[in-house]
Amino acid sequence: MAELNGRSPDEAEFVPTYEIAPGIKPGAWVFAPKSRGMATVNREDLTANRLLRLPSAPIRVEQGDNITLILENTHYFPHTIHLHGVDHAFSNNDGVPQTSERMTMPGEQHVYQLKPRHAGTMMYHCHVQVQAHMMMGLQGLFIVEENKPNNWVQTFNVGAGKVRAPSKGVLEDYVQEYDMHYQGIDTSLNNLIQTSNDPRQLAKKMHRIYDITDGSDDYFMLNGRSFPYTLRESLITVEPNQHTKLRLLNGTPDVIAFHPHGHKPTVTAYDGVEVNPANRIQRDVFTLSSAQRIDLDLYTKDDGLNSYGEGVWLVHDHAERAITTNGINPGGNVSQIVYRKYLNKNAMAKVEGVSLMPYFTPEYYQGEVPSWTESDPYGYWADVAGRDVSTLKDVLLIIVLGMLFGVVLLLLKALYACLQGLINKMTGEQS
Ligand SMILES: [Cu+2]
Repeated sequence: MAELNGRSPDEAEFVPTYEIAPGIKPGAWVFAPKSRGMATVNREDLTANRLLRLPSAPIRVEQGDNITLILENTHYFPHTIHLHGVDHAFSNNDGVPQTSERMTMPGEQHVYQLKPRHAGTMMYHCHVQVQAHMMMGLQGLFIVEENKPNNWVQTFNVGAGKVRAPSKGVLEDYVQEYDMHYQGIDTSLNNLIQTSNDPRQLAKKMHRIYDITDGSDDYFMLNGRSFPYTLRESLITVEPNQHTKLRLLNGTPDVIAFHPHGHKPTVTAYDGVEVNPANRIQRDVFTLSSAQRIDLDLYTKDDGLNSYGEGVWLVHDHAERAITTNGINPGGNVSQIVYRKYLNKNAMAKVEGVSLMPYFTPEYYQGEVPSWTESDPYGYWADVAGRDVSTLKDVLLIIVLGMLFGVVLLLLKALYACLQGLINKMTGEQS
C-alpha cells in the first residue's frame, strides 16, 4: 500500500508527488504491486516511483488457478481486500471486518486464497471505512481470464489502459484490449492527508468529521489521470475493421454515462457475466452505477453504425460534471479514440481544432487562461473570462463606488433641505 501526495515530517512538499493534471496533486492511497527501491525517484526528485500511481493496478488471473494474494499493510491505518464479484470462499477471505476477518493492522499481512470458477471483469477494494478508503483510491480492476491451454496472463497492468499481453481467450475475438478505470476525487476528503501526519487526527477528520453525504467530486479521472494527461496515457488507438475489447469499471460514487463519439459499441458482459448474444445491446451511452463493470466490443467497421469512419473521436463520461477539473472545462475524464493514421510522432492525436498546449499549463486549471484560449488572439473576451471579482482591486472599487454613492445621497439630502427652507421662507413672506 502507498500514499500519494501526503504530508511528511521530513519534507516541505507533499510526497511522493503525483500529478493527475497540470499542477494538480490530490492526496490518494493505492494498492501497489510490491517492488524494490524508493517511493520517490531519488532523494532530490520527490516524484513518485513509476510503480506508485493511480489507479490501484488491474490484477489478472486465470480461471481455475490457485491464487494467493498477500496484502502487506505498509500504511498507518487498518485495511483489507474485498474481492468484489470474484468467486472466493467466505471465511477469512471476504475482506469485511464486521463479518469475515480481522482487519489487517499496520505492519501486518493477510493472505487471501482463492480459486475462481467463473471468468469475468471484477474488482477489488478495501472494506474498512469503505466510504472513505475506497474513495481515497483503494480500489482496482480484478480480471479473471478464461481458462485456456498455454495461457499466460499479464498479472499487473500498472496505470491500466492498453493490455500489453492479452490472454488467449481475448485474442480469439479481439485484436486488442483496454482496461478503463473511472475514479473521482472529493478534495475535502482526499486532501485531508495533506493537513496532518498524525494518524489519530486523520482518523478523526476522515471517519468522523468528513461526511460523504455532504461531499461531491472535484476531479474525475480515467486510469489515474485527468485531461489533458489522458491524451498521453489513455488513448484508445484503433485501425479500421478491428474488434477492440474494453473493460470499464466505475469507481466513483456516482453514475457515469460512458459516451464514445463516432461509435456504437456492443455490450458483451455486465459485472463479469456474459450477455446472451441475442440480447447484446448496441448504444452510444452506457450507464454504469458505482462499482459496476461492463465489457464492450468496439468494432471499427465504417458502416455508419459501428463507426462513422476514421478520425479523432472523443470518449467521455456524459455526466457533464465529469468533463471538468474543479469546474473548469475541458478537464475530467475526457479521452479519445484515435485511428492510427491520425497519430503524430509523439503518439498523440493530430487534431484540427484549437491548440492543446494551453491545457498543459497549471495556469489553465487555476482559471488564469481565458475560456477561448488562442481562438481569441485580440483578447476581446479575455478580460471577463480571466477576471476574478474577489480580487483586491474589485473590492476597493466597490468600496469607493459605495462611498461616492453615499456622498451623492448626502448632497441630495442637503439640496432637498435647502429647497424646503426656501419654499417655507417664500410661503411665510406671502402670508
Ligand atoms: Cu482501508
